[in-house]
Amino acid sequence: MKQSMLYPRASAVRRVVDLGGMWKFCLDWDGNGDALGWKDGIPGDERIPVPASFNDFYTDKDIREFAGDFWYETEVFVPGEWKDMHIDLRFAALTHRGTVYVNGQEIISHEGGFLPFSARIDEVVKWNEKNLVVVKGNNELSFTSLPAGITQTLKTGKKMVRPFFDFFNYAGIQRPVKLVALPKESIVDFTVNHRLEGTTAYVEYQTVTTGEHPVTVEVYDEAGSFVAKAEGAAGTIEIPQVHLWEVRNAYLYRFVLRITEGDAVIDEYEEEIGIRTFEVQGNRFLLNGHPVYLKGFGKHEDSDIVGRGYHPGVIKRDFELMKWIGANSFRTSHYPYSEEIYQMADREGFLVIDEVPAVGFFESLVNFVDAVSGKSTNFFERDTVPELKKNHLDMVEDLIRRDKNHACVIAWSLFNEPDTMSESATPYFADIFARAQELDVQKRPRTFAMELNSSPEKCTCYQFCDFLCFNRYYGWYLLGGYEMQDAEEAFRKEMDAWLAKGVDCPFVFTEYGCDNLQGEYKLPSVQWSAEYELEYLKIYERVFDSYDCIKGEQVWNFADFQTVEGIMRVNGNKKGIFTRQRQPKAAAYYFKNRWENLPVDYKG
Ligand code: EVA
Repeated sequence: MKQSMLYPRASAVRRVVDLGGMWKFCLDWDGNGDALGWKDGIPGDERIPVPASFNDFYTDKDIREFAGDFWYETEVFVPGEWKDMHIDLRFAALTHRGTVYVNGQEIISHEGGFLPFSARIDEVVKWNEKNLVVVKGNNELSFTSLPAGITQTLKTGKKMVRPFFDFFNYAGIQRPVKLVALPKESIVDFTVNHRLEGTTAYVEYQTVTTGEHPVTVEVYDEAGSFVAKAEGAAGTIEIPQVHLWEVRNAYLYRFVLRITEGDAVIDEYEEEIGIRTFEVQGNRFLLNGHPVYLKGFGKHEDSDIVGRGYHPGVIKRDFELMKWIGANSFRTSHYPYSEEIYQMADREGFLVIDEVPAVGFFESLVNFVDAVSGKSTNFFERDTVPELKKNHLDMVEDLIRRDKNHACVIAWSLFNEPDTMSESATPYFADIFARAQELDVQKRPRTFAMELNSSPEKCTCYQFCDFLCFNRYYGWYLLGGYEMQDAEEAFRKEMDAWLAKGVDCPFVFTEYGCDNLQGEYKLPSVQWSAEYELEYLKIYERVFDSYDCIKGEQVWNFADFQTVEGIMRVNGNKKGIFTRQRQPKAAAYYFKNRWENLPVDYKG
């Protein structure tokens, strides 16, 4: 049976202990931690916080740029009262891969740095005592990792990563680790799908448990009042006079699942779920049958000091800023985010395009420049593709199993800017898209974010999409500076070419934008100034407003973020509408004015 992806929550039966805090930490400079037996205890007494990226704590550049194995250690006390339960160590993420050892025994290895996994430790646990937990992580990039890149060794013997993507390769135990005690017979999976008839909702549900005892599901409203009940591992719950989950006007029911034997509760688990439908109809998005227009951002999990680490304060601030500016959506570019972000999006009524970490599938160290060059790298012709695809399929599966019940998740983005110019991409795409369709009972629309090389003339894969997502930089990477006066015409020409192909689906701009250094003003404008950015955004506004099929604008990026160093980046990517410290730049006021005045059903 597949590992449970349910969020760890305590209940009448389940127990959860957060293991966040200072853990021992060391870098394996020579790659011989295994040989030296570090699984039984790591050397030194260095400590760093968990969760966080390790990269930005230190003043030593070799540590920030470290590529290889890194080790963590802590002690976990497991209460004797839990002897009859299953005990899991649940990692919400370990970037990009790693192995967990408990009391010197290897428990589990996991590939992929943005989705959860659990190490079941029943067999090795010492009850009512401290248990030694050692984690070996690794942050190297390759042609089979998601995200993709390469790892090279410098003449000095030091290793470094060369990402095929434009964000810093932060690593470590970046999300919470929890000790979870579960009953031996437990609920491992729960799935809902919603159907609306007038004012009544029919919630079709399925549960997977590890035993044979009966399952019940109870539903409560936000006031805590009982609404409905169903019995059986699968069934339909009728909710008359349903209070629907709407964009920026959320409503969450509490679903309480129990496995029972007579009056005894064997397992209990609950989830807050918004009831809504979402579909593509022609070139429109329909939420609960009504047209909706997406306004918002491509984002990153990225902030000072903790890097890509889970930071509830930053999450809260980001949602407050998104509300202030009048946004209603975002894309989890370029990887699945922390689960708590989707929980907040559910609560705040944001629409989320949920992305797998399939980024860098275009062999380039400056992909943002090469993306507009017409260049093909025949990425899907390499002999590493079968292993890459296996990892990709695993991550699609884990993503959908983790996020499928979130009302906020309206679509799956299955790649960011892959190389689609060669026919060799199509069988790969066919399998990834088919798998997502098969796994998601809600059949959410699927897409991928296309770079300019994926043009109407050359793209071999757009036909797999239920709606098209464009990352476009007319006026920045091409036709920038004084040439920007030609950008609008080129942009419209491309839109017309897509429509001429007979494509009838919504178009969303998942990226557009230009770098702006905070505080840089210049008349007449120059690239990087606030004035230039405004002229650029006006072009996009005119184009967006004149094509009926364009049903969403998600500017790149919500905030300035860290990248590798280089001549194309000024200590990071500065396309943020907010600074990395989450204060508004000049363009923020432009968007606030536009988005607050666009109706939710704009062009509906
Ligand atoms: C950029 N362009 O150049 C962005 C990247 C992003 O940060 C892209 O999808 O096409 C990428 O990751 O600013």
